[in-house]
Amino acid sequence: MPMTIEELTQNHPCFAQGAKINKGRVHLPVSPGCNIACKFCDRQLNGVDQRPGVASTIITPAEAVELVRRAVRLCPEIAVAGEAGPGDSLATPYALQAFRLIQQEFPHIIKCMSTNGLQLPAFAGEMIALGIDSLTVTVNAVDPVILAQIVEGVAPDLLIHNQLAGIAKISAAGVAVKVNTVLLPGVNAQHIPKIAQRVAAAGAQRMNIIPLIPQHKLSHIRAPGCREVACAREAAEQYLPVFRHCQRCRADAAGLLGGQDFAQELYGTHAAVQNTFSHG
Ligand code: CLF
Ligand code: SF4
Repeated sequence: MPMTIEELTQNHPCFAQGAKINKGRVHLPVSPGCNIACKFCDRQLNGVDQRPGVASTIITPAEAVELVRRAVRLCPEIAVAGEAGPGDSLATPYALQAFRLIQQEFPHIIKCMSTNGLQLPAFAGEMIALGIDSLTVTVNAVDPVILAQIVEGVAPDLLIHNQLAGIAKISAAGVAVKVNTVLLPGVNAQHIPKIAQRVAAAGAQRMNIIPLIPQHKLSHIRAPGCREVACAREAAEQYLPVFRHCQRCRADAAGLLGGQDFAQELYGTHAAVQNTFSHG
């Protein structure tokens, strides 16, 4: 049985209502490729940038299991194994393979996947069968005209259809779904309530609004200010609870949100940070 939302609220730092610094997550950068080409996405392999879409290296599913072994030894508070890039978790088979291995050895660790949702209807059954506990789907618009300004590698109406159908399928099986939305001023800022309404109706239980870090083909769009982010969160909150302590993690982040970080020990990444863009 997947964890209930109440259990996740206690044990999963990204589903908690307030900041949860006593539970940690280890990200497993097993997914090298993507299938939708978001215009703000600049995937990189390096040890410096502190943002989603970046990892110091890609690891194999077998290496991911070894990584979890080392992570729980270093940081016993690790409660979640997350798959969040640097590409999309369902564009290549490695994320599902890694979770199958982790489920065998660490059945009590929460298996959390992030995806853009394009392949969600196709893989939802497999994900439910292997025992996934929580899912994040990044939904940046539910209007194809708006989404066309954000992605260029997929038909917007197909992506929206698959995201909503996938969220409905996974939610119906009792798996908690969180939606991440990158807030782009002048593009989807006024559209946030509509996104919240549609994803909540599909079954999503949490929303996370992430300020854009302008880069790549959308480097001309400014980052939203604190007030804009707060307004967007309040608007979304009419429809579902909103998570407010996102750290815009790297794809190989490890440790406690806002607390001790073990990425350097596990992956050899540098402590120096360079804030650039957000994937979620
Ligand atoms: Fe990782 Fe994402 Fe799972 Fe959390 S992160 S896969 S849901 S375990 Fe969390 Fe990091 Fe924000 Fe992601 S703070 S970027 S929302
Ligand atoms: Fe793919 Fe995520 Fe980058 Fe979009 S932001 S192109 S879904 S890796």
